Amino acid sequence: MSAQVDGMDPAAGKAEPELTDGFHLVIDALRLNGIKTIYMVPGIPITDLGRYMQAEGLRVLSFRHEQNAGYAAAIAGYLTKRPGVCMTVSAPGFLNGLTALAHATTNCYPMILMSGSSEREIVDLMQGDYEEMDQLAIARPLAKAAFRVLHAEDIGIGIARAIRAAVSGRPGGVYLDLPAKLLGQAIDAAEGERSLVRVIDPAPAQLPAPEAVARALGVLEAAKRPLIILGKGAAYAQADDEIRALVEKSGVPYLPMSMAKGLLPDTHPQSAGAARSLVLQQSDTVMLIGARLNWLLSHGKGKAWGTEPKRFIHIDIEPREMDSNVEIAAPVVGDIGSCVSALVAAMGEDWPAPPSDWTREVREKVTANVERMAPRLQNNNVPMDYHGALGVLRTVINERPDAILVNEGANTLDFARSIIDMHKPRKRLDVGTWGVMGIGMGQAIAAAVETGHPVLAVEGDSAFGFSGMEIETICRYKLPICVVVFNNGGIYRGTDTNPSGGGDVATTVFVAGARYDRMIEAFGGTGYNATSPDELRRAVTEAMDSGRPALVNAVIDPASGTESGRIGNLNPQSVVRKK
Ligand code: OXT
Ligand code: ADP
Ligand code: MG
Repeated sequence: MSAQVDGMDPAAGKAEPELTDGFHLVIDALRLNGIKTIYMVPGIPITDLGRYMQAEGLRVLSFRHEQNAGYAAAIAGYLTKRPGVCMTVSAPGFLNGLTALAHATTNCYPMILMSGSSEREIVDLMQGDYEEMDQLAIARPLAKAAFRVLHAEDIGIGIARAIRAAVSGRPGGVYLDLPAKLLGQAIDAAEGERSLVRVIDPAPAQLPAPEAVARALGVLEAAKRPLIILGKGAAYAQADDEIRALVEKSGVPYLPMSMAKGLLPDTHPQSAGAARSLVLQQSDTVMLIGARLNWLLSHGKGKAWGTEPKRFIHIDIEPREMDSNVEIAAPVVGDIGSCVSALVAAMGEDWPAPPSDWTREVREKVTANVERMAPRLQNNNVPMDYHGALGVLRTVINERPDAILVNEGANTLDFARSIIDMHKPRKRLDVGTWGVMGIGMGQAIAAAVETGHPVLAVEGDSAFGFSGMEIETICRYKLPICVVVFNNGGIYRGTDTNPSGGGDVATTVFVAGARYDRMIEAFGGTGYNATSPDELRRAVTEAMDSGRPALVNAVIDPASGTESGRIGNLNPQSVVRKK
């Protein structure tokens, strides 16, 4: 769109050229490339950019803190395979968004952090500009790519580069620096239009080499105790039918990483989710699909992986991921859709089933673990424990398989992961590779906005605190989000005491008896206080069915958690003093 309608200059008596400017070129470039939603916090120098975006029909969601807008953009990228865009002001707003940019890069989510910045001439001479900061230099090590645009005629190419960098190959976070002066720069409208770039095929298919496919199948066929591990890269790829075909045709037990839960339903007969330790230890061959052998998989070695040597088949778009932790016997480099299709095609019609003593052993372990857990989920204890409360939420999700579950905390995260079954792909969004607290409200907002489905956000009380102010945002946009705060009065537990025996409360302890439900009432949402599983069931059912913003304060026994949930082993131990 042009910024100025042409008019007559009475003095010169001739028509002025139609002009456009940086503001409108940014908007036109985003729209040309199908970007429809912006997650942001307004302020100098991007306040008007937000207004013009709204005027031009983009959906512009204004947050209370850039970090939450950034987490929203990052997960929007994960859910849609298009870059989620977060827009911030200069220095402090940019820095607030940076954690989310790094998180996107770490988790392989396509995202663009687009920040206004101060004037280059002054910043580079360090003359103390308003919010002076060399943002490009700071963003670069945390992003997959980082660009700055200085001239209006380069906006089209700058945005095209940012989009392609975010989604092609291994997706990641991209930084785009937009100095204030750029936005006001005027150029001829026709020239501006010509400068825009439509990104054709932004994430091109990357086909695996036929010999890599043959090698992988050779390794799989020779396995006595094979295992498939599905990671969130497999969920991101949106190759759901192909992955299901591979799993079912191979007959191999599979283990979903947390955000891959639901890629095949957790109730699938080949799911080994409830026999995790057994399959990691006892398998002899492991096919990784869109999952890295990082800390979440104990780096592919050590006690968790048993004593027998393993052979790994690894499917990933990033060649450098191969051999990152252990030797990969069969690397298959390419996009997951292409790789998995090629494997399925090459398996032919008569692929042999894995040895039945192995699949039976896995199945028996799954059944035993599920049966052992079942009665605990039925308990109606007051105060609630994690099993009683999560047993209720498990039913809520079973009855609403399209709902999206957002989940963070320590115990609240770890128990929910194993208790709440997921039935469809990309329905479970959580803390990701870094185990970061604070993703909750941003992810919930983006999930509701991008998918239109209801969202259940299951939050530890500490976790919720990192983004809790965004419940105002949820109410403002009237989003179908039900937040359940698992209120055990602290980080991990609410029962710790100050080791000095006096003074302040312990570092992990919060105000006892806090009423988080009252917070949402301040903004017109519905608050519930639930002290028993029955009350929790009634509250969450009503909230989910209403489609309106709600927050349930779920009162959990302060003593029922454990330090760091299931990863307490990662806490270093002092040699000087035992707790
Ligand atoms: O096979 P075995 O026998 O081993 O059993 C396994 C499964 O087979 C079985 N299972 C089942 N059984 C029956 N039925 C079913 N359906 C079933 N499914 C599974 O159950 C067990 C366990 O299965 P799982 O979970 O798959 O296996 P496991 O061994 O746990 O898996 C290992 C991991 C590593 C893959 C897994 O544990 C994992 O994914 N962990 C992620 C952990 C994580 O990321 N945690 C978050 C970070 S913790 C900490 O750092 C926190 N902080 C610090 C902080 C952070 N993080 N960020 C920032 C910005 N600042 C500070 C803070 C502040 S947590 C935290 C707040 C905590 O307090 P809250 O109040 O929020 O929360 P509460 O703790 O609730 O109070
Ligand atoms: P999880 O935490 O679930 O184990 P990770 O984030 O560790 O998953 O791994 C995701 C992997 O998926 C990354 O190595 C990334 O390169 C890969 N990946 C992401 N998208 C694709 C894709 N479309 N095709 C192939 N690999 C992909
Ligand atoms: Mg807690």
